[in-house]
Amino acid sequence: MLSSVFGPYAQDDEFGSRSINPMELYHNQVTRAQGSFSLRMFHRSWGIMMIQANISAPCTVLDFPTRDDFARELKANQYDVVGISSIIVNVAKVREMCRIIRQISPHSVIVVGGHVAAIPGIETMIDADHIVRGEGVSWMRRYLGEDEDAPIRHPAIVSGMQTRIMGIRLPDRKGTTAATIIPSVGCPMGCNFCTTSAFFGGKGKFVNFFETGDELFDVMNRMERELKVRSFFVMDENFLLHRERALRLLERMKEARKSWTMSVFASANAIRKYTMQELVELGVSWLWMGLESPQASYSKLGGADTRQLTRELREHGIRVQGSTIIGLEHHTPDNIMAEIEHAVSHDTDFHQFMLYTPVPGTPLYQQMAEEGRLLSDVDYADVHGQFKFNFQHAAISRDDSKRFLDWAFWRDFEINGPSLYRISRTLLTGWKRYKDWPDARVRERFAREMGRLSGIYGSALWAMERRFRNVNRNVSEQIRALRQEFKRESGMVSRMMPAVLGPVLLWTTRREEKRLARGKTYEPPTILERTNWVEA
Ligand code: B12
Ligand code: SF4
Repeated sequence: MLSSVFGPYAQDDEFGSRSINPMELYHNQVTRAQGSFSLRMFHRSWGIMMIQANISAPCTVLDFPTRDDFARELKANQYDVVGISSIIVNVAKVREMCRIIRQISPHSVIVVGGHVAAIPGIETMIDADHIVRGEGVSWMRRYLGEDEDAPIRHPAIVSGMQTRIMGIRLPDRKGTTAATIIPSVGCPMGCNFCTTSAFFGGKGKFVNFFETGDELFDVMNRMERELKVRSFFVMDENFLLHRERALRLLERMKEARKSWTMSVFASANAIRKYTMQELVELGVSWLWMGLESPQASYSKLGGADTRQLTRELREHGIRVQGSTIIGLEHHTPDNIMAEIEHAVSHDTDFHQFMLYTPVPGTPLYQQMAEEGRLLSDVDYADVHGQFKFNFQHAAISRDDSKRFLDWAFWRDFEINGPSLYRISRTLLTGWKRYKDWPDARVRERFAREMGRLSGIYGSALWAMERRFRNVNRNVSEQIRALRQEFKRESGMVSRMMPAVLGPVLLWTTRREEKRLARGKTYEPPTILERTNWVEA
């Protein structure tokens, strides 16, 4: 069995769950200040899905169990090996799960993998037989006596589930949500704070699951068939850095006339290696880019003018998600506000803010430990960059780190409006630019999104315009102008939709605000999947 750590997650408890740390990517670290406009969804635990798909032993993946679910499954079946996947914040849950396994299934071998393995002294904190650092597919194949160099088989992964926005849960219909593709793990840029880079070898290193554009094309083609999708969430820390692979993929897409959409992560220096046309033809429609700080000297920024780059990308219909670090070494109470204003002035579609955080395993952690600046009394459950510093900063106190972080999220929302408004603006800009483009793949992609969404966006804008009046009247008027533009550019049905759907969304938005004010939180469903299984 391979299991993720147990829930519930969005609550404060003795196992390290924290209400500010829900199992929701956007609501946790991107749109958390956006209230009922926050984009909420869950993502499966892809690491264990990847391992399961690449071993021939009978295997159960148990995702998001409760403690009772986990215990029940251990009682129901005799597992030779129980693997637990965890990140650092959840170490106390791993300890508890090891205890439960020893009690219920003493013959099972316990294997613990994922980022939690980077904690110094982890061996003495949990009762496991093996603690696996780095890539897990090859480890598990080796451990089970299988061929560790066999080609990687990519599991069919629906990128998100139970999406919710403005108080409405969107239906999980086959083909409507992107497929996740994981071309590699790690990143060779080796930024000092970066835990994913460090975990898979650090500077200059990474692990490629699919080396070439041809291999990637084949995987995406298979996912298109199996999941009926044409959009892909590419989970690679720096997808565009591997230019040869990306351009070969583009060649194959052109040959096969694939009008695919891709959401990717990339650093500014990697994006700069492409023309806007190449990015658009590749189907890049959403891009997660580290902005860090104008004073930062990270080589991934390559001296790029990130504001100009963001503007340019959005003019081509590419939604940008910026990521800014709060509490870098040069930050002080005097300059941090200006840095946050600078970040906000990028007017990205989404903006993630994170505290500068020395995480075990990274060069930054090593440096802070050597300088004696790590705070020894911070629980690992609170070391995730969305709460308070876990180190002694030269100029900013722990409590102030939280204040500045919270303020950054709020400021971005107040000045730029709900992300839902911003992405609809970028989509419309892209559609207007590319609706008559000579490459039919590109035309089709924009028309597809516009056709499907224009009525929905128009209705959401109708409700947003009204709800945002109290926050920022200026933004509310911009939303109104965009709504009218949508009306002009949409077909008859979509043009009529806001009159009906708009008031409904306004009502669901208000209802959601009340629920949130009462402390409502959301939890992912428990999922159990078996492979190579023969019932006894
Ligand atoms: C998807 C994701 C999520 C999903 C949750 C998915 C889930 N079901 O748990 C969401 C969005 C909810 C999420 C939330 C959070 N996340 Co997150 N998340 C990711 C992300 C983007 C992708 C993970 C992934 O699938 N990678 C691809 C797979 C293939 O890699 P992998 O998981 O590392 O697995 C490989 C190995 O680690 C190993 N392995 C993994 N498990 C096991 C188990 C066994 C038995 C073995 C042998 C091996 C093994 O083998 C796998 C294949 O090589 C990563 C960033 C990244 N690029 O990895 C961050 C990341 C894992 N998250 C991180 C953090 C900090 C968080 C949050 C605290 C939010 C925050 N403040 O940043 C919350 C925590 C929520 C909670 N309550 O637990 C950090 C972890 C830092 C650390 N060192 O612990 C990461 C690395 C991001 C970062 N760079 O900071 N996250
Ligand atoms: S470029 Fe991004 S993914 Fe790569 S090491 Fe730096 S922070 Fe990590």
